[in-house]
Amino acid sequence: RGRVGSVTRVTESTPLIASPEPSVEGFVREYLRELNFTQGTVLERASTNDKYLALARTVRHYLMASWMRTTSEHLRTQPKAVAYLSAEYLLGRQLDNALIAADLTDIASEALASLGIDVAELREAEVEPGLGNGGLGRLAACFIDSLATMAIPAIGYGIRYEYGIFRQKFEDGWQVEKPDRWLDNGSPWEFAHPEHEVTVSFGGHVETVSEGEGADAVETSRWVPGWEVLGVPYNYMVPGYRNGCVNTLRLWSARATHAFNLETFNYGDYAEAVRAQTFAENISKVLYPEDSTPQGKELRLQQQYFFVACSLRDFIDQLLPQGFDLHRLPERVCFQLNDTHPVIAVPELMRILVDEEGFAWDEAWEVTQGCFAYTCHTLLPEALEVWPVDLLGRLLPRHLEIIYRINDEFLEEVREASGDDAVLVRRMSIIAEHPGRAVRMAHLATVAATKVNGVAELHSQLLRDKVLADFARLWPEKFTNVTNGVTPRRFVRMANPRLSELITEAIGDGWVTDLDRLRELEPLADDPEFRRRFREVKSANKERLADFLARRDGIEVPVDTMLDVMVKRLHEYKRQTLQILHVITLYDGIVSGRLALEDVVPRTVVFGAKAAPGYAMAKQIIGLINHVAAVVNNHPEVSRVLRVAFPANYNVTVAETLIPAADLSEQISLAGKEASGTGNMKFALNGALTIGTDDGANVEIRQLVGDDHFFLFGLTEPEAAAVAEAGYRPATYYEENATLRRALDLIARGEFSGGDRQTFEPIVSNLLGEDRFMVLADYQSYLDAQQRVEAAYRDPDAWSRSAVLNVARSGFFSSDRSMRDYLDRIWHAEPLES
Ligand code: CR1
Repeated sequence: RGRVGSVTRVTESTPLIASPEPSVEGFVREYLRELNFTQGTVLERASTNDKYLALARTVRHYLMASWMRTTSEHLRTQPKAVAYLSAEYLLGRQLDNALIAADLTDIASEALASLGIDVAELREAEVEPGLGNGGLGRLAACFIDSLATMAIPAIGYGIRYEYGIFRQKFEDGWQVEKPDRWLDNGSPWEFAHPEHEVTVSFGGHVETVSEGEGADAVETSRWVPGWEVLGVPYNYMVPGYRNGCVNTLRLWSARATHAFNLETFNYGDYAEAVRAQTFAENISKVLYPEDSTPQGKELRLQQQYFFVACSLRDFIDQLLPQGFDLHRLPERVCFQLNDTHPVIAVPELMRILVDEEGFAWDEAWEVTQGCFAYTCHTLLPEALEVWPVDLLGRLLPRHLEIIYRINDEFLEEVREASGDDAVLVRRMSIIAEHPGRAVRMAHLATVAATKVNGVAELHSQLLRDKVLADFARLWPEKFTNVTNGVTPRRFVRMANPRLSELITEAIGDGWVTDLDRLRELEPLADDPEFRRRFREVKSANKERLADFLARRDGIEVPVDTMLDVMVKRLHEYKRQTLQILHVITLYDGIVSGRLALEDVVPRTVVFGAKAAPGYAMAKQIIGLINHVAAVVNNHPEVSRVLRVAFPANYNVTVAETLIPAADLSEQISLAGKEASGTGNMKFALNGALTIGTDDGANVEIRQLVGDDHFFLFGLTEPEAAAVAEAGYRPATYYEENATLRRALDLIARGEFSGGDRQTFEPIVSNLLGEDRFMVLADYQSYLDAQQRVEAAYRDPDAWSRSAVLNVARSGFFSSDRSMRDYLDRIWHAEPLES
C-alpha cells in the first residue's frame, strides 16, 4: 500500500534543534523575531492580534524541542501507546496553559513589559477552540493533558471543526446561536501536514469476488466506493507540565480529492467542481451542538467515519514501523472509544485487516477485540446512538456487512450461553428491529471492547445493573469503572493563581502533579490565619469575576454576597428549573412579606448554559431564567439581597474565572441521570461547597469531603426508580405544597412575562403533567438544603473551614488519577523514560 510521506526511521542520532534557554533577554529577542519575520510587522504598527500571534509562536519555540524529542522517542522505541478517539476536544485557551507548562509565565510578562506590552491584554485576544459541547469534550482535553504530564505515549485523534460550539447570544432573554469563527484570525497552535493526507472512501457497493479455483475457491468481499475525501492532519502540541514531554493532538480536516476536482474542472464545469469541493469540506465544517442526545444525521455519521478512518490509517502507516505485523497490534495500541461516536472504527479495523491485509475473519476479530476499549458517558436511553441500517448501508456498505457478521457470531454465543433465549437475543442484538432496523452503537462497542467503563462509581454500577445488564451478566470481567477527573494544571494552577500560591506556600508545589498532596492542607482548616487568607483569596477572585463580567457582559455582580453557581449544559435532567424555582420562592417570600430582608443571606445566583439549538424546552428554560433575572434584579427590595446573573456564551474561559470565585456549587440532577459531572470536581477543588443530589461523582465527592461539608438533598437513585415505577404524579406535590404552588402560579400568571400567560406555559404544564426528572418531588428537600446552606454561610469561619476541607480532600479528582486507573485497568501502557 502507498505510504505518502511515510516517516524515516528515527535513530538515536536524529539531529534535533534545541529550544532557546529561558531568559528575559532571550525571550525579547525571540519575540521580536516572530513579530518582524513571521508576523511581518513592526512593534509600532502591530495590532493586538499580531502581538498575540507573535507571543504564541514565541512560546512554541520553548516547547518545540521537547515536542520533537517526544515524537522521535515514540517512533524509535515503539512503546505501547494510547490512541484516544474522540469526536470532541473542548480545549479552552492555549496561551496560558503553554506558558505554565513551559514555566515561562514570569519571563514572558517581564519580557513583554519591557516592550510596553501587557500580556494580560494579549491573553484576551485568543479565541478559545470550542471543539466540544460540554463534559465529554472537556474530559478529553483534561485526559490528554494528564497523559502528557505523566509522559505516557499517547495521541489524541479528533476533528478540526471549522466552526466549534456556537456562540450564544441573548435577544430579549432568548437564546440565539451565532457561528463560532474561531479560525478567523488564524490559530498559532496548529501545524498542518497536507503531505500526510489520508484518503477516506464512502458509498458505492460491495462486490463478491472468487479467488482460487474449484474446491479451493474462496469468496471474498470487496468494497467499491462511490466517492472519496481527503483528511488533512493538523497537529497540536499537548505539553506536559514541566516534564519535557509534549504529546500530539491530531485533528483531521476534510478536503476534496484532487482528482475529483480536476476531472470535473476539465469538463469545463467550474461551478460543479467548487460544489464538489464544498460538499467534501462540509464534513469537518461544524460541530454538532448536541449534548447527551445524539443527532442522527447523515453528515454526523460521515464525520464519525471520516475521523476514525483517518486515525486508524495514520496510526498504522505513520506511527508503526514499516512492515509491522498487525497480528501484534494489541501490543502496540489501545484505541479508547470516547462514547459511541468513534465506534465505527471497529468495523473499519476489521475491514482493513480482512479486506486489505488478508487476515482470516477470526484472526482479525481477535486483534480487533484486543485493540479497543469503550467508555460510556450516559444513562439516558435516548442518548445511546443508533444508526438506521439503510443510512449506514448507503454510506458504508462494507461496514454494514461486517457489522452483520459480528452480530451473527455474537448472537450465536448468546444463544449458546442462554439456551436459546429468543427474548434475550433480541434485546442484546447489535441490530434493533423496532421502530426501524438500526445499528445500536453501544452494543457494537460493548461486544468489541476488551473493557467497558462508566465514568463514576454509581454510573458504572447502573451500567452493569441496568443499561448494559445483559452484557455484564455474559462478560462480568469486561466491566470496570474509572471515575472522571479534571486537570489541576488548568483548573487550579492556571485558573486560580491566588489559591495556588496559598497552597504552595503551605505545602510546596508538588501538588500540581500529585494532587493527593492537598491532604496536607487538612490541619490548616483549623488554623484561623490560614482560613482568613483563604477568604481573602475567595474575595479577590470575586472581584476578578465582577470585573470580568462588567467588562464582558455589562453585568453587575456584588462581591460581598454568597456566590451560588450553576454552570453546565442546559438539560432537563440537570434541573436548572429547580434552582430557578428556588430563586422564585425567595422572590415570592420577600415580595409577599413572608420573608424579611434581614433573614435572607444575600446571594448572587449565576447561571451559565447553552441549549442545543433544536431543544425547545431547554431554550424555554433559558428564557425563563433571563426573565426571572430581569424582574428580580430590578426589584428595589429583592435586589438588595438577591441577584441573578446569566452571562451569555458560557465556555471554558468563563469557567476559569467563575469557578474560583464560587461559594456554592449546584449539582442538582435527578439521581441516576448524571453519569458523572466534572464541573462538580472543579468547584470542590477551588473551595466551593456543593449542594447536590446523590448522583454521578457527587456521591464520591461527598464520601471524600464528608457529610458535614456537603449539602445533600433529594431522592436517591433507587427511590427515584421506585417513584417512577409506582407512577409519579407531580401535581400531587403542587396540590400539597403551598410554597411550591405559589412559585409555579407566579410563572403561570405571567409575573415574569409582562402578564402574558402563554410565554412559559409549556414549562408549567410540563412540570405539572409529566415532570420526567422529578423537579417537584425534590423541591421541598432542595429548599430545606438551601436553608442549611444559609445557616452555614452565616458563620464565615465554619464555612471557610468546610471550604478548605473540600480542597484538601478532593485530590482524588485529578485526571492524573483517572489516567492511572485507565492504565491499570484498561490500557496497560507505561510512561516513556525521560
Ligand atoms: C455526562 O453527561 C459526564 C461527561 C464526561 C457526559 C457527564 O455526566 O461528566 O459526559 N456525557 O464523562 C455526554 O456528554 C454525550 O454524553
